[in-house]
Amino acid sequence: MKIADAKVIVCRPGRNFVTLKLTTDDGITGVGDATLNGRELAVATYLREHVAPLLIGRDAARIEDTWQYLFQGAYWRRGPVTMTAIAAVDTALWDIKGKVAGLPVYQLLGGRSRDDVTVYGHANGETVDEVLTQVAGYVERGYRAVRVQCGIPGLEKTYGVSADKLFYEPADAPRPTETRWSTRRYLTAIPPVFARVRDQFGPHLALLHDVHHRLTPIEAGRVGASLEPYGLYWLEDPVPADLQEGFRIIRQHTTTPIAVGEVFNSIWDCHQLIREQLIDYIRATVVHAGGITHLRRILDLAALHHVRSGSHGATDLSPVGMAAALQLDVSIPNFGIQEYMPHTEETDQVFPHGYRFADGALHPSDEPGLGVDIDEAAAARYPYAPAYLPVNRLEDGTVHPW
Ligand code: EZ4
Ligand code: CO
Repeated sequence: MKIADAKVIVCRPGRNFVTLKLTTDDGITGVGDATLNGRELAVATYLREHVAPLLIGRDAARIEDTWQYLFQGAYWRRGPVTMTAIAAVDTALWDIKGKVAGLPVYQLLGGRSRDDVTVYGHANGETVDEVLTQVAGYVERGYRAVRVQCGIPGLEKTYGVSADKLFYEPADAPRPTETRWSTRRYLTAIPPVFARVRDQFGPHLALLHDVHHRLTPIEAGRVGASLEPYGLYWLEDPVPADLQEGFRIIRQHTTTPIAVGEVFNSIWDCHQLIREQLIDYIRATVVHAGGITHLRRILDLAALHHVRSGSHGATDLSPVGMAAALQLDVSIPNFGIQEYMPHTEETDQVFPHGYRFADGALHPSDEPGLGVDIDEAAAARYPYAPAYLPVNRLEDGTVHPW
């Protein structure tokens, strides 16, 4: 069974997505998500020009060998563009293997370790009152875990706070939007938000919060300590993780659990964080961290060090990426939680999928393979348009230095 065709499909059903579709010589297809928010065409070109020609004629059954061939063979290792491209190939090959076996991919990964995949929703508002209303909405819809983001008085726009309450779309403009940040204002504003949320919703609702890489380790230690009374499920991306040993400082100052890794693209981005037990949840994804094959490797290392999964799952991960994530989520021993933000109706039409949300959890499809596809005719109706993530500046205008 050889790979006969490798097609890269770029579309924008509400937002941009890049999808790889592989077809074997006996007509079996597999799909992989290759979306890298704000840098989509770099991955599309990498796949079209440098990967697709190498795939034609290769044995579609050799997933590990193809992964090593693309990773080691390029000579230029790692990096978000390369690893997203490899991820798409890997994911599509797992889809094909599942279809050949007549089994959902999670069966090939060892079968279910749990019945469903607990997810968290996104409550956000400019004011605390607005946040409380949003949290109540998630609780009513059955969510057991909610991420809470609130506007900071004195700052015009806060990351993760949007007018659209169903989801937020940070890649919002053809040139990056510029925002301003004040750590001082943030440190003062955030503990009272969680005090009020806990007060209203009691001790059992899991609460999460994303700092979006805005702090230094010592500031993160202080935020973590100030939020300890509210028992957060996790504090996400308190600082950028390029300096992995910096997380030691956070650990010295707080018992608030730490999640990091939505921008990681390989095990080399997080091996120290994991081995030294400096984090509690790893947010790496199938789509950006080298596919099912490589993320499983990261998650196995994590399992040895008491680190659980908490994969990124914002709207820039397509339903193909989500379907792949759920295969690992449901099968690994050290699952923590999965981020989930519903896609637009147009996106769901372009990517018909079998997974569904109910009772605060996603339920993976039982169809063979990943249980997701791309409707190419529908995709063609939504052409690509550039959209960039915002650039963040300090109050004096300096681009935020970390
Ligand atoms: O910035 O998905 O936790 N989620 C996030 C997201 C990410 C975007 C990047 O593409 O931080 O908003
Ligand atoms: Co985040």
